[in-house]
Amino acid sequence: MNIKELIDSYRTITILSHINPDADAIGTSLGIYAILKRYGKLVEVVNYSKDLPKYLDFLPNYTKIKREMGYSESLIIACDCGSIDRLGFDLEGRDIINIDHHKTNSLYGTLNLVDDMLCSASHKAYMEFSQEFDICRDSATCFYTALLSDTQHFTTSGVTQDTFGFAMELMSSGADHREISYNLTYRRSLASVRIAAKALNTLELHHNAQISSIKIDRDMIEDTGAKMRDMVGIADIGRTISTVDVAITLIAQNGKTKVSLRSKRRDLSQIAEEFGGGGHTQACGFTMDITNLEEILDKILKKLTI
Ligand SMILES: [Mn+2]
Repeated sequence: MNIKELIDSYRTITILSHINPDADAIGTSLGIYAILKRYGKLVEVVNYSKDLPKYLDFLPNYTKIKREMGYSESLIIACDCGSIDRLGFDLEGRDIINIDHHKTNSLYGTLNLVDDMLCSASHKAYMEFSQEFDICRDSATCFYTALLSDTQHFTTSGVTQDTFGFAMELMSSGADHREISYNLTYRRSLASVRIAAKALNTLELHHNAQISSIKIDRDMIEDTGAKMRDMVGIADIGRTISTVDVAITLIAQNGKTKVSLRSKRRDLSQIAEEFGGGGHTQACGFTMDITNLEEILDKILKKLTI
């Protein structure tokens, strides 16, 4: 069955995306939501996380995102999510359309539409949906936001001519580049800047300054009131240093530690998988059950410098 037949065979549809969603997860979800609403489907958009990134509130239908699933027998459309457990719900026995671009995607869907050469999940969603459905202005706005965010404003190494071609098609469909850029650039939370300042104070360089590390502990999070959504961009900072190829960021989180890895050239996705996580070649991560940040950093540095 192709995507349209699968959608037509269901009365209700639930769109999901990964926990701690970024702009690609939310933008791809809401972009598909707008398409299916217009097509006349009964559709809901759900994310398991308590705190959504507030700067995305300019996206059409942002306020429709719920924390609970209302439909119990709907078709699931999973967006930007490499593994089924990162969706947060029990989806045993459900049909799933898996739309993603993570290299480590475990192909958990009934229909797996996964292309790790694409810069955003929204690009894959657009390629699949635009063949069968109308792309309206609302949808183009959401897909463009997702693209601009995941390419870090067209600066990541995966950007190609096709990426710009996709951006152009979205602008033709009504996406307002200036408005979206403004929202992604000038609407940061104060907590996100305060936590970044504290995080940068912990910056260390290792292995001839080719590796950087940042450690965010519980006190820093409490002092600034930062939520996970406020710390998304911090992982990218170390990599901007000229000598650094790999940037490690550790964030204390409810008795566990969230680890983000970034690189300029190296494929780190294998290392993330060895630690039980996943992601892209140059942006990936995992969670560890220990809270001693020094100990974790040591373990990762050992893996990286073998
Ligand atoms: Mn993505």
